[in-house]
Amino acid sequence: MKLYDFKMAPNPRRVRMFLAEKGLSYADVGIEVINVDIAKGETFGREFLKINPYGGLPALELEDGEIISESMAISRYFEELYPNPPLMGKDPKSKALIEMWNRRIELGLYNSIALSFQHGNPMWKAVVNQVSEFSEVSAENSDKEFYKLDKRLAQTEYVAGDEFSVADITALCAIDFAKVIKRRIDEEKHPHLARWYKLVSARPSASV
Ligand SMILES: N[C@@H](CCC(=O)N[C@@H](CS)C(=O)NCC(=O)O)C(=O)O
Repeated sequence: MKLYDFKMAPNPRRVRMFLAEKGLSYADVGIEVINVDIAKGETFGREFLKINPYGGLPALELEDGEIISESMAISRYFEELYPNPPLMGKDPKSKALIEMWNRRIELGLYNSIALSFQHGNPMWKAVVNQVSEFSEVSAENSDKEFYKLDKRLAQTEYVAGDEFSVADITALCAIDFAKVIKRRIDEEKHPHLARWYKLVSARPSASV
């Protein structure tokens, strides 16, 4: 298998963390890593667009040539192949709740950060019709998402409940990515988020 990856990007990191949480190395899974440099525009190059016409990382090329892109789809594939420890729930209720939280984080927190970055950073000028006001509004929306997540984490240890799950991976990767729009956790404004952040950042998978 080939994993198309870029070390500095948040979505490929989600898959690396997911595998690390399963205790799997690339050798265990039979993965060859292919680096695609987003900063050099390689995701828009003809070669990579043959792999993923949507231009996004990560992408996983299977032995039969099939390509799976979308970090959650790739994570799902590995969850099915290697069910333990479960990161996407164990029963109908926990599966649904993890999915719900993962989608909330992805559609709310992650998207507001990504949109602010894409509309505000010169790196994206060639590929996005940038609207600087939209970048600001999206950054403000990400502030609201930080508050919402702080409220949630006042009630539970991890994002989706008592156990670590893929929703924590998505949230950690989104929050670390927020550096690009100069948004960080503030211990006074977001005490519960700060508590959770220390907990999940200390996991070995957070450093892959
Ligand atoms: N929803 C996709 C997002 C993929 C995505 O936007 N990846 C970013 C890196 S974090 C990327 O490759 N951007 C470059 C591009 O869009 O060409 C996923 O979860 O995998």
